[in-house]
Amino acid sequence: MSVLIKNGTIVNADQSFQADVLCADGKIQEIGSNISAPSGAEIIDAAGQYVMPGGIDPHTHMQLPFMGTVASEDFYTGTAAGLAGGTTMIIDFVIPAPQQNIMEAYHQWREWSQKAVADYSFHVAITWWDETVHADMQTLVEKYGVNSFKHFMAYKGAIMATDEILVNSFNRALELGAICTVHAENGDMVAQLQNKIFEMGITGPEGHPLSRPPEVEGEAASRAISIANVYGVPLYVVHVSTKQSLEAITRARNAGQKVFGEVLAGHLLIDESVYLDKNFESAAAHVMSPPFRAKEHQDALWKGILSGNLQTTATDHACFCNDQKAAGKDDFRITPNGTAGIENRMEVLWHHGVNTGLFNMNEFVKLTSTNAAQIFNIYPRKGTISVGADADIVVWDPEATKTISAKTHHQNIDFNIFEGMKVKGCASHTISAAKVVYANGELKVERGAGKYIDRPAYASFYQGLDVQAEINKPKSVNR
Ligand code: DUC
Ligand code: ZN
Ligand code: ZN
Repeated sequence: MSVLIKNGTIVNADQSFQADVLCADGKIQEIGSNISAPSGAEIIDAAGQYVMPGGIDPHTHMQLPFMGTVASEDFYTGTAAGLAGGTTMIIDFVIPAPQQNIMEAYHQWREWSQKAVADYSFHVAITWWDETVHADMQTLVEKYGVNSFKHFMAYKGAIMATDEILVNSFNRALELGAICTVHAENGDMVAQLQNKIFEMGITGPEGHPLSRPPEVEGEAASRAISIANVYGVPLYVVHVSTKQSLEAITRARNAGQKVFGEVLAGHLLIDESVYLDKNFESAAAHVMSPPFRAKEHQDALWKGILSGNLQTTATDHACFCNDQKAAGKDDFRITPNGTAGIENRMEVLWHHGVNTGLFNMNEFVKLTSTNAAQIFNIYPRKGTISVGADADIVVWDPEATKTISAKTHHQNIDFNIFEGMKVKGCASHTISAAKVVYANGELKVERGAGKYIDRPAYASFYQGLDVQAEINKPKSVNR
């Protein structure tokens, strides 16, 4: 069975052109004019529409066990919701509990993800350290196609990586040709501020952003960047939400350091006033870390995109329903942290980025797909409409409109942080592995059809890094 997309405009990161696209056996087989349909082919007439690489969300947490509960969205519902919004691949996170064998955690997540309906891969978090972790990182890179390790600099007493862990892990990643990623918040400061604010009598969701001010993120981002610089390891800072951390990234990049920045659709569009909502359910539904920020940070983040200092967009999709958020009714410190967004990331970025003229369609493709594929080393298998690439495609109708709502979304959560937002430009069809899995509002997914995607280790990142050469040079002292 094949799929022929006719009469559309292909939009890649580098160019746009009119052509038909023939997909079969999981891959893009042919791109050209007037391709004739093989017998039995499903034909999509994409006249007036854009044919783009399927979105890659490099930051999701399906089925995450976290803060005493488990995220309501699993790999089946979550990848299906992604397809409904044009996202055809996720990179999720294996997060071992402290002292848990990381291979055991990895295999646990692989088992949970068997039901995915779209392709997926995993970053693996380093939450503790000993010789087994050192050895398992090699196994993950060489045998299981993991090329990125995550470090939570927050969540003290749980999954927080201390500086000692960062130093050990960053060094090991460098040896293995892997990239390091960080959730940049100073966990010691967060814990101290949380207690202080709670003891002042601020117990509701409004205490959440107060306990995580922008400087807490800026300090951690700067520290991670400095450590990465000393060892010469590339660094990817997830969910950059403040101008402080963006400035740290920008400074490092200007100095030639290999640092990347990710921004969440939510942080671009939602501000901290949500935590002052009198309705507890609504305020608690926005509790995520880092929190939503004052508007000046949103302006800085859009500029970070335009200047190229932020390269990817993600969601940090971590769903907790109202009854789960209720755990924090009298204590914001124990509210499960997380918000949804995988289904809406592409349409809100299109609406607020392309329709407003901030960036063009090709830049949209870079921000939603190609840059993630390149940074995480799966390009050109993913992130491009090219012959031989995986047939993961979104057909985008720039004229379609919708009003985002929890009542109509496919995400398994009873709240939508973009509730009521009207957007113009949406996925009309999504193709995953050469099959039409979403068409005009209807999902046609097959449980377990998603594949695990190996991501090879990097080699070229490490050539010519002066800092590393300096460290390796034998030193002698003449007295
Ligand atoms: N932040 C969240 O809000 N949820 C999951 C993990 C994280 O870092
Ligand atoms: Zn995080
Ligand atoms: Zn996250």
